[in-house]
Amino acid sequence: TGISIIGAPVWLGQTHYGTNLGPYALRAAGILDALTLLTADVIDAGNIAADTKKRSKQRRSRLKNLRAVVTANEELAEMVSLATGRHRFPLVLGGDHSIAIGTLAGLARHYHNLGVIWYDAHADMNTPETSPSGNIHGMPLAASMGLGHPSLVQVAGYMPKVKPENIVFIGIRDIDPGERELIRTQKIKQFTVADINERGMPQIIRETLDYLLSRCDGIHLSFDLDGIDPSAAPGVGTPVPGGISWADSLLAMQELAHSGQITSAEFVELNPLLDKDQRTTQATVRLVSLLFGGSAVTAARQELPAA
Ligand code: DIR
Ligand code: MN
Ligand code: MN
Ligand code: MN
Repeated sequence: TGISIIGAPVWLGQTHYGTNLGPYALRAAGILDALTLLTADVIDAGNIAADTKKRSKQRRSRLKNLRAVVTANEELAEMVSLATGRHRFPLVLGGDHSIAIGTLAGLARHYHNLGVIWYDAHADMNTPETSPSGNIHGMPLAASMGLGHPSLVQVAGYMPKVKPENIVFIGIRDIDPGERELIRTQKIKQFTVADINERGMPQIIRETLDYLLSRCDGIHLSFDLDGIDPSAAPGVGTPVPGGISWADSLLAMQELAHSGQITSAEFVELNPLLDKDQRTTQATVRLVSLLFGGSAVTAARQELPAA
């Protein structure tokens, strides 16, 4: 089955202009060619049409830019659903992590027990009540579980999209009190960086898949670049030290590719304006290549600095 690339140039789920440039940076860095070398059937479906350039003023809401984020996600849900319905692999390029609301909404139309691997420094499980920032990129998982602002929860016209027992966190280390409570009460599975260091990334991925495959009919990878240690992926708006190493991140993609179980993916929070020497853009292209079976050697070649 082929890959459909969908760009979601959204930045209004957080406060740093630039994540909207992610899809453009990744295309300019050759993500299409890299994937076409690995699997012939790659389509660039383009970007969501929603115009999210203007901040929306909504005084009555604590949530920043609620209307613009909802509009973008409604659009994204349709594009993701269309690709999934055609039995293609939706590969969504963000955009900040608020776009996971639309991705998961589009996917959940087709999967009844969607598994979600949330590779991130953050849990993104805040609600308007627990959010310290009002930034919607800290809320997509809660919204997808049916918790939070009705406009977010109801994207694509239904809820919930994801069940707590079908979620696995990898690398979370900056967790707000309300999120911690939700993770505890919903008994959500999580692997910390300490777990990864102790047992090795291949084993963590195998445990993740074992856990999800017992009941899930599809597995989505939601990859927030800030899950990786900022030394390897500096081009993000909310870096958190003590992250997953670059080597472990490569291993994770290889292990997921080897399993053949991932049915959709999104790569989010890349901010080319905060990047150093395009390091994070290049890293994302490499990770995506590995996820689709590229070899570490082929991926490494893409990292050679320009002459
Ligand atoms: C924080 C930061 N938990 C918030 N979240 C981030 O604003 O809700 N998510 N950076 O990626
Ligand atoms: Mn995130
Ligand atoms: Mn069905
Ligand atoms: Mn994050």
